[in-house]
Amino acid sequence: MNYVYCFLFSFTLVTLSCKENTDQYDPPNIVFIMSDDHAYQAISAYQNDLIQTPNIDRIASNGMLFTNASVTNSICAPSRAVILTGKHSHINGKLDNLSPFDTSNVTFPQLLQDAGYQTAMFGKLHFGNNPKGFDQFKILPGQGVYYNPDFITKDEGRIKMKGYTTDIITDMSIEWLEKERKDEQPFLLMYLHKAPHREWLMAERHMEEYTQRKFPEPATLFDDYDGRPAAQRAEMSILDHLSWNRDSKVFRNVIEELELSPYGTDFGNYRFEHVLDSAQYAHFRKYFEPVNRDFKAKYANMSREELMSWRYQRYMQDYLGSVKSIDENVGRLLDYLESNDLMENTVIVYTSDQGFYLGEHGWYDKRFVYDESFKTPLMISWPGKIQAGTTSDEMVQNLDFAQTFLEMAGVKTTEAMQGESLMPLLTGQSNLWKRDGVYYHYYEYPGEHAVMRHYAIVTKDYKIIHFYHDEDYWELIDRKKDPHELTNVYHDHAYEEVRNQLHRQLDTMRQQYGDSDSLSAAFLEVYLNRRNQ
Ligand code: SGN
Ligand code: CA
Repeated sequence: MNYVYCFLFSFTLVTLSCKENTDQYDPPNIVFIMSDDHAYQAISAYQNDLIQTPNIDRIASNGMLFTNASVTNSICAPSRAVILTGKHSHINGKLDNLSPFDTSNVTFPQLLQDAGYQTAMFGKLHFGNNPKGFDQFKILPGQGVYYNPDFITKDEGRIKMKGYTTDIITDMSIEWLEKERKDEQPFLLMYLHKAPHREWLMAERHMEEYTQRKFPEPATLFDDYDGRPAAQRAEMSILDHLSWNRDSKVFRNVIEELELSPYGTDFGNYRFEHVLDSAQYAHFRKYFEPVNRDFKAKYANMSREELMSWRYQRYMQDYLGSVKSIDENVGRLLDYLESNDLMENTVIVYTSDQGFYLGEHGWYDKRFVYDESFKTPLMISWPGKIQAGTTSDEMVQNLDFAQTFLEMAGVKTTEAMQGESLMPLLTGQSNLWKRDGVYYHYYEYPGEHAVMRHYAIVTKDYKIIHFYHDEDYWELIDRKKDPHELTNVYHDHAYEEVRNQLHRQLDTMRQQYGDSDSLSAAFLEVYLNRRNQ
């Protein structure tokens, strides 16, 4: 336990008190819960007209809810690399989902392990290689699957499990707490769901209810993308780009009969009858047959708007049905911690690797710096240290996690880390928090969903965005006046001063973080060469 002493002298925080009459600091356990593509709109602590998530909300009501948490690069593996390293994508090297993570990066779990923490990871990592710094891990290969998943394990090679993946990842985590956790060490548990990632396949127990539910439509479901060429070009429309079979669960015979034009993976290798075992498949057919019957009966008379509304409801049913199991399973884990006296000195975090569009702008998926995918849910509890039921609207990022956990543990951070510890905010000393904007950079283009490369600075009032490949133009969004982000005011004279100020702020920030046009050009060249090989 090299670094785990009383670090009061290095803390800015008197609230992190040492035990009385000893100089031994008692580092907390850290339970890091992350789901994949979980939109804040689908957590009732943030918004309660789509779904109730009473268990996830327990973390918020026991601690602090962040209403302005965001990611630096809204895509899976890059976000995870930022979380683990505390460095922006252009520094840690994980720019997109396509290349493997560079394991020479130092991660916060490695530092915690070196400092005496017992560490474990269960679920989705998506790095193309195994995690370093873990005493135990069982991770899904790649994206993982919803039912009967394989896991890559530290000690047993590749194993095959039976059942619903969200339940299995929870079973594994609880079993580790029960059987492998050592009382004499603090622990880090990374409990990482695959759900609610595409293709949104809910647990059998939710099919009856969720195939029948109806949800309110977002205000921008029928966005025409006027004045926003990158949004116009993106291929993530619920109406046009979801696959009929795999995503919308329209049966293949119905697709053929109605002559629906397939998109993406519809006629690839994916077959529900192969993904599910025969009992699971029978259950799936039972509840999706009425959906298909109903669709077949009305398709011929549907307008494009009606079809969009139908596809939106189908998407929401599957997405929110998948979220329901996450909430139940988070509840199971919290119950375990409670009933085993593990709450007292345990930090619990709930977040997602990024946000997600639930019909806003007519979209599913993420990648853009527009709010629904740029923002991510974040709530943190730590009894006695973080006041219960509090909220912070400061602009925090996944970039800040590594330094936050290290400070909580009393472990030194590395020079290379680029975030800020959230401890001042968590302990009610927000006067010590000085940040007036955050940086964003997305790279995976040309690629799936056709979201152009862009970087941006986001302040509480504005976003200034540079789309630089393969079109080159700027967008300016007035966040207060235009919360749905529909109007580009970059060329509006009224915003000239704001625009100049934001450009200056962006330049300073890029310098501070070590990003530049020449770096972007070099990354693009490597990416295009790799694609052409
Ligand atoms: C898959 C999905 C995409 C999704 C990416 C990245 N397509 O490729 O819709 O954007 O994952 O998601 S699918 O047809 O294979 O489902 S991420 O969360 O891993 O970044
Ligand atoms: Ca993701």
